[in-house]
Amino acid sequence: MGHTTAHTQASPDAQATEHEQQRFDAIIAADQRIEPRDWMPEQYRSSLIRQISQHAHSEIIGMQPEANWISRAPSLKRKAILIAKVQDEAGHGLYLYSAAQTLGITREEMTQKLIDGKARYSSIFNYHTPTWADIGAIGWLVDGAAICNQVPLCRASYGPYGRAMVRICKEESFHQRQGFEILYELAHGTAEQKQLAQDAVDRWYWPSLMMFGPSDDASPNSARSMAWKIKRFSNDELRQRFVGMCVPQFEALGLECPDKDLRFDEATGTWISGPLDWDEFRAVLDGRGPANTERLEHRRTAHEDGAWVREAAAEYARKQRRGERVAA
Ligand code: BYC
Repeated sequence: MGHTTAHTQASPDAQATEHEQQRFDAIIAADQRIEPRDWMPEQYRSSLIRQISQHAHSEIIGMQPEANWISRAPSLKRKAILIAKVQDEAGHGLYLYSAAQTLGITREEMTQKLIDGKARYSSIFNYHTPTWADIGAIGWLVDGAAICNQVPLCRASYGPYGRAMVRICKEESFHQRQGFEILYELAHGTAEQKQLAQDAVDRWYWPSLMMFGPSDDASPNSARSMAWKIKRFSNDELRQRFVGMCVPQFEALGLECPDKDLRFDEATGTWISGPLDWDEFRAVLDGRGPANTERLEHRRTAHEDGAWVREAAAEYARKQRRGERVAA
């Protein structure tokens, strides 16, 4: 009998894990937060590392299209604002890398994956910024889409991610306003300036809708991430919400929405988009977007050029530690 019991009862380790799993499930069900020292399922941990590191990479790569205009911004004021915005993006990358580090991955591992071309970052940053109006379009549409996607992430079940998002979203609101204001000025300037604004919006509108990810039926990670309360809404729900937000803003700007099939659905009270070009989305994700190669090249070069700074910082930290030991 005793022999049989030994075989049917769960081992102490398995029992402990089951207990931890129940505790984890209860925290998620109660809408409370998982913190770094809490037990968590391995897939929850790896999915968070995946999403947060991709998000961090997007912020860092996302500095490039706008940095392209810092030296050519049309006035001192515009230059100062743009520098502040690009610096904010670097800060967002740092908060997010730090949040990912609490899950047991190092910053070096994440960076190596990025520069080896093995990590994803947002598709949106693989497009060019040929005119000043593109900076307005990025602020208005790209940061606008980011806010729409990221406000619900402030309630993500993983504490360090949610808290980083609160700070990031505050800064994104300023970014979105500055973009809107650039476009507003252009759209209310000369006919040539208005055309510049319209062309930029035509370039960025569809890619900004693709930031929300594939449609729900082609989104392998959504269901699990929503069950874990990392994501609160589906990709299509957020995309549709964003389209609805853009409609009155297009009117205020006096610009045309490039979606000629956009229609208002009386039954649901929502705006419904025309079809997105998912072939273009897949091509960008596969590394064949207009600027994929140059974005990674630039990141790689910046990483190599910055090696001496990392070495100097590490040496300084080593000296500080030695100094502390001597003092003690
Ligand atoms: N681009 O199952 P799905 C910013 C990938 S930066 C590239 O729906 P999930 C700013 C996806 O990762 C803002 N890849 O995934 C910065 C997955 O690949 P893996 C960036 C995409 O995670 C500077 C696969 O496709 N925002 O605002 O449930 C200047 C299947 O997708 C994209 C964030 O990162 C894409 N657009 O949902 C200015 C937000 N879409 O990992 C502005 C945080 C999907 O299976 N992230 N993929 O190989 C998220 O909210 C979610 O990760 C996503 C995707 C909605 C993006």
